[in-house]
Amino acid sequence: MRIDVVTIFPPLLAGAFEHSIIKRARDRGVVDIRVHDLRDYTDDRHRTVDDYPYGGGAGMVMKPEPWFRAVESLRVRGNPGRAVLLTPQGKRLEQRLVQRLATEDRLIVLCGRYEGVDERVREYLADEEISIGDYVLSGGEPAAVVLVDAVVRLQPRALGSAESTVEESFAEGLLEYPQYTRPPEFRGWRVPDVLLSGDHGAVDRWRRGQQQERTRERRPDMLEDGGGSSQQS
Ligand code: 97T
Repeated sequence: MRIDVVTIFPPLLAGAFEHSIIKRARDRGVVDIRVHDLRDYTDDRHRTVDDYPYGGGAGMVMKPEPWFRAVESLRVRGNPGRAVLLTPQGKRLEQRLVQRLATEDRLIVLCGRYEGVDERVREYLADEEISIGDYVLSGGEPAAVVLVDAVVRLQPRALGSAESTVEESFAEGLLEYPQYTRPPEFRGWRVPDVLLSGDHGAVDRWRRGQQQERTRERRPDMLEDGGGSSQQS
């Protein structure tokens, strides 16, 4: 899979993709991630990416031309990829949407900034608008890191064998069970006896029970009967 990210802060993103699972996936050739500076697609001496809003008001608006130039030069015929604009007004990112994006051969991720992007970018350039949640960011860059991480770890061969099972439970629609490692007692807090029992059947049943209880307590919206399913898309 190829992922192009367009931003006015390339260093903010470059570092985020050089560690851990994303780094390994890149090293293995599972994903080709490239970060582009929007200013490289301007044509004036000052590399201008924003301008005053028509109609007045506070703040600046990102100009359309650099975005169109960037995406049109990154798109290749036959494999245009999906251009995704990160914005608070987009469709909320959840695992089902991540799964769908992960099947794309090519993604072009556009990081707008907080003040806003000319409407023609969302209307005529972006194929899709995505938000990572209901909070305000200074720009799309942190959202791009979230999106890319979630998509890359679903690529075949991105994860090691130990990590691949960890993914399953959220996709199954339940929260994870509690995890413990040594020591068996720390500051008087003991690891549940069942985990030390060596009875694998009992351990499985306990974990299932914990997953259900936790999900019911903390995320009833994830359960069928909890109302307001967040797994729809
Ligand atoms: O708050 C934002 C500002 C710019 C671009 C994206 C966002 C955002 O995306 N998901 C949540 C907020």
